Amino acid sequence: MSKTRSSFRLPPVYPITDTRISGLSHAEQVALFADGGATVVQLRDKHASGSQFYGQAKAALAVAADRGVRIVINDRVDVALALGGVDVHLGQNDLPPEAARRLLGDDAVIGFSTHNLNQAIEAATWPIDYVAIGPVFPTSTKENPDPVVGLEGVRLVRAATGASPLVAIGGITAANAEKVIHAGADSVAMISGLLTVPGDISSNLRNLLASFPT
Ligand code: 3NM
Repeated sequence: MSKTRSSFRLPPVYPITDTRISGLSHAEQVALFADGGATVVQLRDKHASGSQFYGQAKAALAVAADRGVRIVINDRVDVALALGGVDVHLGQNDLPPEAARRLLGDDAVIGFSTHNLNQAIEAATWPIDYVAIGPVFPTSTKENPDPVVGLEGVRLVRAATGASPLVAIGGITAANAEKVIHAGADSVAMISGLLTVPGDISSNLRNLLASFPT
């Protein structure tokens, strides 16, 4: 695990965009999450072409820069490099973190998805800034998700990776987020739990953040 970037602190709630679920552009979602108190937002788009994602991410980055929000690009190191000044979140089938680190340099935050204890233990030794473990609960947001790890999986990863920054993801909602944090996650990453709940997205995030005083 890298030294945590000096200006990066994992927020207790880590919002991730989804244009299909929300019906909103990445920039619109970043604005709503920023209104709700987000300090970090991950842009995730499994369907856009490189040029579409780049264009949308650029617009989202402009909104984020105005609001002091840090942008993390899911999967696409090329898009992150082209944008400049953003971070990346990589999956098991993306560019390996050490290669991404060589390309992005020491200042970029790099997060990495893992789906079982062994993957998480190995990842904690890599030049990354946080490990994500999931899915914690069943999710219909991700195509072909790995088997759920449950709260016990979060506890085991926490115990095995010491104080490494840990994000939990998958099926997390306002109703179960506290249990996930108590199981040892530093942060809960959420898509549908923020984007599909009734009411407005900003207030949902603000209320959830308020339940995790820092
Ligand atoms: N990654 P929701 S689960 C993007 O297991 C993603 O690594 C997962 O969406 C993993 O909050 C997942 O709507 C989907 O369940 C998260």
